[in-house]
Amino acid sequence: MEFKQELTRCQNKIEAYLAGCFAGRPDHAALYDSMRYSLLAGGKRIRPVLALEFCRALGGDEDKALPLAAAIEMIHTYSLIHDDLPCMDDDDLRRGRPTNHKVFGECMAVLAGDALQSAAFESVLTADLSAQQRADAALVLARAAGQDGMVAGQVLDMEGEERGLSLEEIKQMNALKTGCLLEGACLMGVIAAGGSQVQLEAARTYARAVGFAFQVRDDMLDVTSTAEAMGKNVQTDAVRGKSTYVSLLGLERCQQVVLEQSQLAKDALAGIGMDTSFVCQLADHLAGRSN
Ligand code: GRG
Repeated sequence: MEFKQELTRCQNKIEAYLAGCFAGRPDHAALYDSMRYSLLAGGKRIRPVLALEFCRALGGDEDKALPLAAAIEMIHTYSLIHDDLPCMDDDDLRRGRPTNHKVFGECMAVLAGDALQSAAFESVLTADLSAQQRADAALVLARAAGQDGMVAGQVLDMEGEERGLSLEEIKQMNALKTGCLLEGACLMGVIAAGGSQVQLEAARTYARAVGFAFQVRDDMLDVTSTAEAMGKNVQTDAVRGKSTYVSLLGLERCQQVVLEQSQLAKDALAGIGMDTSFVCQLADHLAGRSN
C-alpha cells in the first residue's frame, strides 16, 4: 500500500460522508449553511483518518467507523468555530476562508458550533454498531471533548494569556486541547473494530505521543510558515505574547521533540497484533507536515 494514495482515499471517503451528513435539509437553512460552511471547508481530516485507519488496521469494517469518524470531525470543527470568535482568539481566517462568524455573524457561529456538537453525539448514537460499542464510543467522545478534555485545555490556554505558562503547564494545556481529540479518534477506531483492552491502551499511548508532536509542529509552523500555506493566520502566538514550545525550547529542540515523540508513538504499537504500517507512516507524515 502506498501511503499517500491510502491517505487520499481515506480523506475522500470522509469528505463524501461529511458532505452527505446535512444535505437536503430545507429547515433552518441559515443554521445548516453555517454548519456546512465550516465542516466542509477542507482541513486535513487527521482525526477521522485516525479513526478509520485504526479500525481498518485491526481488521474492522471501516464503513462502520465512518459515523464515529464524522463525529470527531464535527467536534473538532465546532471547537475551531468557537475558538475563532471575538471573545476567544478573534481570528478572521480559518481553513483558507473567512471565519464562520465573519460570514454568518457571532450568534449563528455560536449556534452552529453548538449544533455540530449535538450532531456529533447523534452520529455516534445512531451508528450501525452494537449498543455497547455506541455507548463506549459516546463516552470516549464526551470525555475527550468536555470539561476534563479539550474544553479544559482551552481554559488553561485562556488563563495562560494572562500570566504566561511554564513548560509543564504548556504540555498539560496541549495534551488537553489538542491531544484529547486525537486520542478519542484513535480509541473510537479501536472500539469500532471490537479491539481488546491492550489494543486500546496501545492506541492511547500512540495518540498521546502523536498529539504532543502535532502541537509542537503546530507551534513551529506558526513561526516558520505562511497564512497561505496554513489557511489560518500565523505568528499569532508571538502577537498575543503566548508562551509556546518554540518560545521556551527554540526551533531546533522542538524538531528533536517531534521526532522523539513520533518514534515513541510508533514503538507503542509494536506487538499488539495490528497492521501498523499506515498509522506509523502517518506519524512520520505529521512530524514533517507543512500545513
Ligand atoms: C473553543 C471549546 C473550544 C476549544 C478550542 C481546538 C481548539 C480548542 C482551538 C483551536 C486552535 C488550536 C491551534 C488548537 C490546537 C489544535 C490544533 C492544532 C488545531 C488545528 O487542527 P488541524 O491542524 O486543523 O488538524 P484542520 O483545519 O486541518 O482540521
